[in-house]
Amino acid sequence: MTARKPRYSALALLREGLRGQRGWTPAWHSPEPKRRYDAVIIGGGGHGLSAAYHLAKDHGITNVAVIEKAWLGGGNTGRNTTIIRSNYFNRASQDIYDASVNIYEGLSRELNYNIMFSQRGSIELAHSAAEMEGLRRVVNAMQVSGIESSLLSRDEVLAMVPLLNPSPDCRWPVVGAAIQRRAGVARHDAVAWGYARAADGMGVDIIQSCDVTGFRIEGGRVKAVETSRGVIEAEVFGMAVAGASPELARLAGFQLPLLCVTLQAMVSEPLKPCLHHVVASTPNGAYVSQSDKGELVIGGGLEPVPSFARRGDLRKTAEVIASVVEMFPAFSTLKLMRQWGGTVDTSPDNSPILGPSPVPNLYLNCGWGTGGFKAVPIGGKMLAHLMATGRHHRLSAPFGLERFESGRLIDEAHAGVAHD
Ligand code: FAD
Ligand code: PYC
Repeated sequence: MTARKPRYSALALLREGLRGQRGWTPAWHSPEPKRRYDAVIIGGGGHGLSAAYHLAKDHGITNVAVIEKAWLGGGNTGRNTTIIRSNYFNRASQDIYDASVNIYEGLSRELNYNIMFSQRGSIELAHSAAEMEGLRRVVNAMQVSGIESSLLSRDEVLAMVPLLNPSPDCRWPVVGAAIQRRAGVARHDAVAWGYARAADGMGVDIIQSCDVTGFRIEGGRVKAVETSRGVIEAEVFGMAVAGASPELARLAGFQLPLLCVTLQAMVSEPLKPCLHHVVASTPNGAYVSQSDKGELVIGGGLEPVPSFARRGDLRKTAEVIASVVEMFPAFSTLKLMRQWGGTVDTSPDNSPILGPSPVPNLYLNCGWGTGGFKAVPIGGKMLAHLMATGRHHRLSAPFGLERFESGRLIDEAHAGVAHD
């Protein structure tokens, strides 16, 4: 068997560098927006791009534009800490998030793009008997639904994560944990880029640096969006703009029950492999995993005050670091390399909003708050289904906006770290 010739040899790479990278084939085109499409999706994050992909793949609708005000994945999709799991309490949440994990498992193959999904397991710590009881409830609920999850004793956790502080007298003593072994992390940019490339390959126009600034509504329906690059008409519109959802809704003439808050994260200098699992403490909100580059990816709960500032408050940074260092004393000598924030859109019951908006041909995918990266594959598929058929998919039906009138809330306040 002869070895396959690499597509880019070392010499070719050097030549590309010296010539200003003129020989690369772009992964997607950058077309001028057309005046009219069958469908327009506002927001080029994971959910918008996944929706465009599914409109083309599942429904054969390819005359589609994704309109992104900045660059693909530059919002929360490229700012998140990439945890993918389905350990939720309510059946509706378990169904939709587990369907997403199922898609993630085959996504690299489906998109022919390596999203580096690493199913290393996610461990949620309990620091008291009462917290252990809370985890038991969630694990029981998941097992009843047939979703893999189990409890770990204190000794089992300490054996799996030897760097955890074993002292029973520290502020966050380890009493036990819950583990979902199928959970893990993936490369966030690759998820956005993979969907973008696949959608582009099926004829979708991906239009970056194009800000939607208004809606033209005629006869009670959206006729067009006004953008920084002209007016664009379509039959049907979808919006997946995360922290900009309340503002876009206001431009379309309705309100959404969402609060925009900064969620921050940070990474340490790189280390040799020392932490296999994702480890999270719901009670103190801190969580940590180790990236493929060796950096510790660290985050915590929401900022105390609603804001659109994508940097985060230093007090919160200090609070998160204090918790991480108390749980992992060995990390106390590490240097922090970078810190950043994203604007997330939190709903009153910590569950997303998927469904029709008050304007008939405008559909919503928003309110994922601190936990929507794990839902990118299914969230996009649901938005595409709504836009193509005008009806809910079985999985999205419980998440409609009308639940805030009917009172059928899907309370996931305790669905894991950063969700409270
Ligand atoms: P985004 O990726 O934010 O995309 C929305 C896009 O809309 C943006 O690119 C924006 O520029 C564009 N846009 C906005 N307004 C307009 C306009 N007027 N015109 C055109 N375009 C517009 N989730 C998890 O599941 N696991 C995690 O570990 C996790 N960690 C997180 C850590 C942090 C620090 C943050 C901030 C979030 C985290 N999340 C996590 C949440 C997750 O990132 C989001 O729920 C998810 O990325 C939302 O995806 P999206 O496509 O809806 O939004
Ligand atoms: O949804 O798992 C999650 C998460 C962790 C940190 C932020 N969101």
